[in-house]
Amino acid sequence: MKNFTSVDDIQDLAGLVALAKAVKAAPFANQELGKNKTLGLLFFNPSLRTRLSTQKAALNLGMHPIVMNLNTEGWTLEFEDGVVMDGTASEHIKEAAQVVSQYCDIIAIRSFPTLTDKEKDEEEYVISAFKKYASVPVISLEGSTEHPLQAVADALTIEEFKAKPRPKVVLTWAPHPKALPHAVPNSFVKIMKKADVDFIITHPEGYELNPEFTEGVTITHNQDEAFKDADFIYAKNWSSYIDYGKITSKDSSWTITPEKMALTDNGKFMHCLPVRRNMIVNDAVLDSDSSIVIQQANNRTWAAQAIITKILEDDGK
Ligand code: AN0
Ligand code: CP
Repeated sequence: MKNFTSVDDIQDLAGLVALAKAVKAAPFANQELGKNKTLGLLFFNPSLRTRLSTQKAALNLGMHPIVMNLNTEGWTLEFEDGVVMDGTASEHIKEAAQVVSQYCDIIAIRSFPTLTDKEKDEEEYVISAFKKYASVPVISLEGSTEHPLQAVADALTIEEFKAKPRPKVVLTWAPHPKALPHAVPNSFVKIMKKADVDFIITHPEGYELNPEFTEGVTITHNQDEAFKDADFIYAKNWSSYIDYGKITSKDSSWTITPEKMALTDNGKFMHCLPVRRNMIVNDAVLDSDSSIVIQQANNRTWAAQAIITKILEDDGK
């Protein structure tokens, strides 16, 4: 594996999930692999899970992680080519990416979308620029259109908790007060398409995701119908894609309640976290045994460790 910036970079999902299970069972078995190597984590946005679990994964592999909050502590970067830099940006990504490549063996980046400039977001202009100018492998810690490390943790969690060979998995929209990105649902859709599951998406009208991601997936606007006999409920808010970055509904009838969970087949509740209680999901669900969000967050370490292992083993090939 050269870079990991999309679920599309996964050649063999079953093999990757098996590797994640193996590193979970023996976290320190491969400490020579990362010896004397450095993982650089660059954050343009906040994080709890991604920041800590990816560092932990690196440490488990004997690697040294170094972390920087680029948006608050670094120079403002310019991403356009050929511009006169007479504005706020002090440094061009061309130099920045080459310089960081000399300090790090892998560069990992978190960069959320603008949610105002669809074209720029879809180009993944930050992560793409790092890929273009860096001389080492690049990992996405959530870009503007995908969150692939989250998706690997999600696939591992479903694999661990499934009670039947082909479980029914539902991705449901839920309300939120702020406009959120599409990266988590997009990557979840992509990985569920590769997994051995019955997959269905439910959301209010107007919340269609980019059809390039959802092509071939059953979509319904009837949440209750979708929940029937489900084994996993994966809740997530996202802003409108059609009315790009806008909140067109905060309909509280889409909040996940115990009554809705009762429609499922003893279904498990999943969310990538951070989650807003009693907006996305009621306390009674999140605090119940059906919630596996904490175990899901634990799997972020093993997903990251599996990906870093693949990159180091292939030496970025
Ligand atoms: C982000 C999002 O929805 O993409 C990060 C989730 C991992 N969530 C928030 O900003 C609340
Ligand atoms: N799920 C996730 O990526 O969480 P953080 O934003 O806290 O990293």
